[in-house]
Amino acid sequence: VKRVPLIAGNWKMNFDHEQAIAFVQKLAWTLKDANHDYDEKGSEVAVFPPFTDLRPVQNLIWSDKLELVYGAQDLSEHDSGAYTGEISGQFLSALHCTYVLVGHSERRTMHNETDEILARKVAAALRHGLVPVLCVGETADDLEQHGPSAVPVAQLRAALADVTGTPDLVIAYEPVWAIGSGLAATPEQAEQVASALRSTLAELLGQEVADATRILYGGSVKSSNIASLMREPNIDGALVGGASLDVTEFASIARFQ
Ligand code: G2H
Repeated sequence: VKRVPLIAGNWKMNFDHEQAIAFVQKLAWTLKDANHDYDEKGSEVAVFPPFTDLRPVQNLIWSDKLELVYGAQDLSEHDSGAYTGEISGQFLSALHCTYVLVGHSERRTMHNETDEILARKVAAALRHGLVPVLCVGETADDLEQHGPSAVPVAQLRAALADVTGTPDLVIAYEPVWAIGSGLAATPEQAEQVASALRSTLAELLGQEVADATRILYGGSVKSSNIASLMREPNIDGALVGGASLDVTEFASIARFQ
């Protein structure tokens, strides 16, 4: 089964709108200049800026016809109403976001996002035509107590509890112990969990959805470890945090080198 690889840069809370524009411009140049077969590889490169950067990033990508897509880092489970400070999937859809991150471990821990809330956020994303990039992953304690796949698989089941049909989804496996630590999972570790996640998708939504869904690895991805991760059959790309803030480094990751 052929899946288009996705290399996604999660900027987290970095770059104001001016820095965002400068970065995206430079990223597009770097990808074009340094790699003539960039297009032929057919991988998709996405940026996930803070909400306040989405409009200028959209304008730049559209006006300069850049081969980049973009998404938001979170969305509300609600569509509109008295929810001060929240951002609706409806607004993200109006900005033509392709993707939205759901359940990044920083939101699960710092913003107390439970599996139940995340199931409603996945539903909200799909309701507004956004592709949810559902993040799952275990802590070091979980790993010790339950082994490698149990917690990510349980998080996947919970988040997809109400999903039916053939949704367009992306799953990001991000072991919490690897995030921002400089210590990525080995390709074998990442593959083991990605393969368990794909089997779970097949069980929940059928083989066709399981085959079509891209499973990314995230957690200290760098240009030095991307190539070996991408060789694994069930890893279809990466969700990159720290290394996505450096143009040269992120462009190298996007080319798997
Ligand atoms: C995990 C990842 C991106 P980093 O949070 O989502 O961050 O690459 O810095 O570990």
